[in-house]
Amino acid sequence: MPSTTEPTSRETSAARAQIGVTGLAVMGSNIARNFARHGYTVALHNRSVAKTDALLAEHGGDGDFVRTETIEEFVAALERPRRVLIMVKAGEATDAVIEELAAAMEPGDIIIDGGNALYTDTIRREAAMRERGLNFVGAGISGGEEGALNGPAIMPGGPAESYESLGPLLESVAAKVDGTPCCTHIGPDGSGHFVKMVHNGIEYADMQLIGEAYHLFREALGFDAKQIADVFTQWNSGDLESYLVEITAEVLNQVDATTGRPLVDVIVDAAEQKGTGRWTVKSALDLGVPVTGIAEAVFARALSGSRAQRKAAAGLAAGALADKPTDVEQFTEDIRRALYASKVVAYAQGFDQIAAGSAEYGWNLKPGDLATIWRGGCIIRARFLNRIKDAYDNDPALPSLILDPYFREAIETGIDSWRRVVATAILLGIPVPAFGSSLSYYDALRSERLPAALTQAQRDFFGAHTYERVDAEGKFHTLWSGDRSEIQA
Ligand code: NBP
Repeated sequence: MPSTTEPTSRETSAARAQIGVTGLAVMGSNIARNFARHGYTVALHNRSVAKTDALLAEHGGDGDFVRTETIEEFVAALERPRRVLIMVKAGEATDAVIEELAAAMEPGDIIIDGGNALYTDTIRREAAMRERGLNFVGAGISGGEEGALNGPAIMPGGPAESYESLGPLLESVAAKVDGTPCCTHIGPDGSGHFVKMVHNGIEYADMQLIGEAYHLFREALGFDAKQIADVFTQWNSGDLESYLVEITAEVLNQVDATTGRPLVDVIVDAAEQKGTGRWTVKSALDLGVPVTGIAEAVFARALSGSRAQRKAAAGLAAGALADKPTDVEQFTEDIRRALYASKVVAYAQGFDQIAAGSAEYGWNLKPGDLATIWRGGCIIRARFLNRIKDAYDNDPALPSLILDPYFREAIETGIDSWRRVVATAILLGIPVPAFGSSLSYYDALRSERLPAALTQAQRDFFGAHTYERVDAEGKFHTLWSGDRSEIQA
């Protein structure tokens, strides 16, 4: 690649790399190789030099790399404005690396944090770097190690000016769908990491819903892993086509070499989590957005991990109010429709959270842009995202995704199936927290009256918290401990 700027006083003839990557574990190495494969000269740095040398020894042939050992050498190897991508463990390690880099960099240079940072940390770091004249870009990167190498979805936040210099590099290594890069400038400061966090929350919900569908096939229909794999393979050629459905079929087809049993049957059923789902729910609680599908997914992982409690509770009565479904074809189609409808709800809730975050922080986020860049590269990539993009193209102010005519019809067509699946699961004692809570959310949203009127009256009774009336403006209070007349508050 040609040099993008004229040399400056502090630049040496060695300053020839267009991008530097520090943190060369699996994600950093792969994204560094991705840049090199796209013709960029990439300066390499890692705290322990061994990882840098391992990368060069194994993949040095991928392109033009500059080996460096110290941060000073690393910074000196870069063209201006210098662009450094940090791919280290999120948290304190990121702060330590930022501090070291900032001391060696010059005003106008760009620090990109590609780790899974908490967005509030990114807001703090961006402000601190801005004060020092540096551009700080918090970039969410999704797609795991495979995506990092072959094209991830990238969600860069930070100053718009820095995207002018950085955008073309990021867009060239990002995944492409119909020629459109899965990367766009998201908005100021922490917005990139915020939307990546919600992306991960949606990923949790999506995985939980797929897990519940799988469980229903096992428990209600008595399917084995291979039979369920075949159903997911078939679903992957329709509306549910997605990376997660595709890999579910592959996982279910995997046979354990030791026992000859399906691998999934020998894996301990306790799901772990690294924290982004939990962050999404905490943020949603603060913003007051009901992300019930994501929350149920986070709690379901926690419950699965409560191994001592589960062991103690195993064998508790289940009750037996229903027979297993006999029409296998019908119930399979019911599960497909329930999965699709619940998935629409999970995405609708995630996009609501994005809208609320955008309003809270003044980010002016565009949901249609996010649907566009999530179509490829990332873990939640799906045919479905095209529909979401169309929905926001048709109406950028859509009050809820489920009100888009396409999704509304999909839900209304599948509503009886959805209810049959949830009712059958409940009667058979099969846990379906995400299917069930998504259906309750839908029912609550479409209800003209909710029991919240009673809640308001109770709050007014014990705490004089006041209420509004359906037939008059203003706030009111009933003198509950007096003569029970009503006064205007
Ligand atoms: P890790 O998250 O395992 O981090 C390992 C890297 O951090 C190594 O390069 C290590 O250097 C460096 N590091 C640590 Br630990 N402490 C450091 C410190 N105090 N100063 C400097 N460097 C330090 O690597 P990863 O799995 O490649 O992930 C990198 C980032 O990307 C993380 O923030 C992660 O959350 C995010 N992410 C990961 C995925 C994924 O699928 N794995 C997907 C999307 C985003 P050393 O070699 O000297 O120990």
